[in-house]
Amino acid sequence: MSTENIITRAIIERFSRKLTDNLQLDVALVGGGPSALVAAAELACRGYKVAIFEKSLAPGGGVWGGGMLFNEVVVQDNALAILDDFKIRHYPVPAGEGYHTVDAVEMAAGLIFGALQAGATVFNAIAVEDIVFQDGRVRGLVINWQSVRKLGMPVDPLTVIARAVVDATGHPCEIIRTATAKAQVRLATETGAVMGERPMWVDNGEQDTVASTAEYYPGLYACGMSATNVTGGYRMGPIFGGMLLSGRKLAELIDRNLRGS
Ligand code: 48F
Repeated sequence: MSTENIITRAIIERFSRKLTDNLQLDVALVGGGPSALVAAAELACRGYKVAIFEKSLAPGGGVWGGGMLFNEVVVQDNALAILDDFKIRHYPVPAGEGYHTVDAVEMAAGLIFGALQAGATVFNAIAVEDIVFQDGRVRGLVINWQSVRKLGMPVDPLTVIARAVVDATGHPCEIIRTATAKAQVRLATETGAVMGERPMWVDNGEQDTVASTAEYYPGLYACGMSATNVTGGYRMGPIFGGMLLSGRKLAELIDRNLRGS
């Protein structure tokens, strides 16, 4: 066989195996931002079969660009243990107050590497365009290449089944919105619907993100900025402690629920 064929066959066979191995998951996360990457690593460490579907070429979501493309982010004292678990370095802000800076590229790369090393699988360039909804429960994802969607090609998607589906799509909370629009589900929020994000208020936003990390409909969870959006929390900008803690809370919640089911 030619070298060209060996390389091509290796990639096709390995990727096909990776995809077929992940058609039936414990946890399917939509979006590979910081909250999802922390949750994926924790859940994989606890022995669950976990995959992230990320529409961009690079997972990491809003981490890479720091604040206004200055590629540094801020993390509070109470989330440093998570950075330490991922071996991501942090530096105290000279003025104190319990804030630390982290190189945004190191944080994105470190979280991605940590999730993979823990045993989670990441599918990049794949978008989630719909949910599998059966018998009053969210049961999986409908996936397609992001490039197919961008070009508007009339190509049917494929599906993945999961015991828990997580909307980690950030500000748009796309999957929860799909569930309310297409399956007309009533969410576990004050209004039963997506309440929408409020303007910037850093301290409250950070608390809202963690407090809002929850199961909003049987089988359907939200974490990170998506959760903040669902409950009408405040935005917080380039401070990431809440995202990391949201990922950890989500992992604990799903672990508890799946063990009980
Ligand atoms: O927004 P994002 O980074 O998620 P997060 O964990 O973190 C939010 C922060 O980055 C930042 C912030 C912090 O203070 O406010 O915004 O909530 O990442 C969301 C990821 O989801 C992907 C998107 O490309 C991004 O990488 N995504 C969105 N919709 C889809 C998707 C979709 N339909 N299918 C697959 N991936």
